[in-house]
Amino acid sequence: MIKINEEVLNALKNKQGVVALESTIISHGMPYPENLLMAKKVERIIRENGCVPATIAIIEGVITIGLTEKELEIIASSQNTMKVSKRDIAFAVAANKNGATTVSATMLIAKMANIEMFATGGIGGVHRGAENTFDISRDLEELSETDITVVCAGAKSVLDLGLTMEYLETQGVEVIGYQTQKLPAFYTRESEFNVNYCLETPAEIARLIKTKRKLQLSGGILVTNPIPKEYSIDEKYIESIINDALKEAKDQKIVGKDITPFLLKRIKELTGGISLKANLELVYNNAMLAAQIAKELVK
Ligand code: PSU
Ligand code: MN
Repeated sequence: MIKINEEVLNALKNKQGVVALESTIISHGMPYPENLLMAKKVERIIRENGCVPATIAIIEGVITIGLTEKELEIIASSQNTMKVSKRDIAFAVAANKNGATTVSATMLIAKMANIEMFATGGIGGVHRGAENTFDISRDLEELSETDITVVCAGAKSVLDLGLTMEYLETQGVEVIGYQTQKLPAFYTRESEFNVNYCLETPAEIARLIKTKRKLQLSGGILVTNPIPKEYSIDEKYIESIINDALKEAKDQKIVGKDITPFLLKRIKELTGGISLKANLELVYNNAMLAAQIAKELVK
């Protein structure tokens, strides 16, 4: 049921850094063909930084760790790829489906292969209005349970960032800011919220990870890495776009697992593609940092 590609296996055996990558960002987060170019470039950046990438997905029912180019193409272009969170894994495998894994499912699968680092764009969190809808991403629960460090650019303000921070505190997940005291908000470098700890170098972050593991404190660590300045989007502008997209989602009664992909798509359309460019650049930035940390971890 599980296949790990040889390059990843060798890297793990030889103590070379490995960085896991999710695939929902490819299938449900970006349009084709930009998504495929992104997936390949992220892998290239990880290699250029001395590590091995492991993009994770379910291919015809097989949990696959380290996709081939052909498998990347399937996930990027196929119309009926499932969005797979933890609750969907067993079904996708049992029914021989193609599935793209979210942050939560990717963490869980990476852990099965003993991979410690993971890079993505943004994580799921507590949705605005969650006090009524109960819409809290499985990503947060997985961060509380699974010993993986996730590098992201914060979370989009389609979510309630304050409640997301509170939830992570309850779950015992430390939120690290890479060279920032402020929680990044995906398209913008800062939000009004503080991270828990600001660390300045990949080596310092690796030291924190090693310390948490030595103390046998279970659970993930969230490293938030602000989008590079030159690609960040004006806060007021993106906030108004996000509000429009949220209103449309409400009017169209979009709920559950469909809401995040719907919002990502609408934000891209409403910004005329500016948000996609920002999204691509922040992912590359996160891949580089994750590889730098992974290299320190195996030292
Ligand atoms: N946020 C983004 N881009 C994404 C996602 C979130 O900015 O592509 C994807 C990730 O795969 C994440 C998932 O794990 O959406 C969260 O979905 P939900 O909100 O349904 O838990
Ligand atoms: Mn949800």
